[in-house]
Amino acid sequence: WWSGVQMGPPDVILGVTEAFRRDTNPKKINLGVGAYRDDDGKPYVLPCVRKAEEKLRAKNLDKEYAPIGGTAEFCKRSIELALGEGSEVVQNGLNATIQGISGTGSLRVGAALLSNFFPANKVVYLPSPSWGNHTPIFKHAGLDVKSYRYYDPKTCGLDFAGALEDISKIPEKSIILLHACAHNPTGVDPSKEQWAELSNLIKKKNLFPFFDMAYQGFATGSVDNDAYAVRLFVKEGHLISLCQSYAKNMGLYGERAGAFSIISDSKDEADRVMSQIKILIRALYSNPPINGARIVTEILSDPQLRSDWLKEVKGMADRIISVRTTLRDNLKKEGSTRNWEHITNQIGMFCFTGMNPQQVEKLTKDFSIYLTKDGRISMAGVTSKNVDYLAHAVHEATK
Ligand code: PLP
Ligand code: TYF
Repeated sequence: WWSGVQMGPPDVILGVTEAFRRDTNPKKINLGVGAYRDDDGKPYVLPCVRKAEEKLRAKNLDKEYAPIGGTAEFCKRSIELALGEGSEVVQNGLNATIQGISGTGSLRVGAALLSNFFPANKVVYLPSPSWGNHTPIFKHAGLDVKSYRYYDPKTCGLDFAGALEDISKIPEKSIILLHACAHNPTGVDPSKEQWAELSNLIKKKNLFPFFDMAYQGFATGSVDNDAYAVRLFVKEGHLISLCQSYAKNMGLYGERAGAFSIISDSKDEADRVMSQIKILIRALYSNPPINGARIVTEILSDPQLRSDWLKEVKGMADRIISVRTTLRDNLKKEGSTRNWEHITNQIGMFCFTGMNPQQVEKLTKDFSIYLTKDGRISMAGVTSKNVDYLAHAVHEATK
């Protein structure tokens, strides 16, 4: 049956890890995939997650199916985390929120909703560049994908004028994808003033804002700060949709806990949309996994665990911020005369270094440092122990 099937390419990000595993150099560093590591380069399970697991174990819960859209408490806690405690949207029942299978599954449910029910242009405009999985997710659901300018290679920063120009040319009633914070892969976010301008333009053009928030808390260390753009758009009256992931901010990668929401201007409409989302989920995977969602609910609903979590997520963000400074300082010490300011200007899990594919290749071949061809490094893989070696290698590859 399958003789006509051709070999497909490996995932460009996860493929980097495969190559890293094959390397026997003891100095090797994996800066490919965006997964947090502690200062010893080890995966990190948050202490609040361990405590939540102990509490759950003591409850001896059953393994029955979750509701199609996940539990009501998980959904309420999630949308409140995004919009803020006491959000009027939530109080008035204007959101339709479901538990998705982490961020990716939430995006895919959102894409299915758009593909089946979005009443106008079924075209999603992504920032250029965007997370590599966005295009396949939307295409898989049957949507068209186009882009708007976002990153400026000359400054390693935001091409704000280019973004405004491109967005002003998007046909009315199209879908625009926005990274809520800690843009992947560039680490470049708009300022608060720029978000306000984007909100005005997107409203004027009657575009549908589709937010992907995979890093709430991870960018600045504050979950409220990182939700700034989402809350601004809601305050300005946009009826947004939102994907959330707990992979990064709670370190629950393999647990697959996340959420998808739409916000409506009437409870009746939100309820009708919810009923259709559930029908789509039935056909996609029936109902979501329970374990990660239980851990999230436990952490968000227990005041002590929640306060522990906020400190722990800030701890991760602060370690990344501090290692950015060290990397930049060390490049200077190595004698690099290039401008590396963007290492500390960019935020979140990633740094878009500006290295070209030849430089990346040199880094991998000569120094066993693994990263994607676009020059993105996962700052989470940089530690106080490997940062000297990394700075030396980057200088050697770019001088
Ligand atoms: N969206 C963005 C921008 C991401 O970087 C990621 C990856 O972490 C995701 C969504 C979804 O990841 P996950 O499915 O692991 O929650
Ligand atoms: O960009 C990253 O590294 C993370 C993790 O297919 C990831 O978002 C990467 C690739 C992928 C799934 C998750």
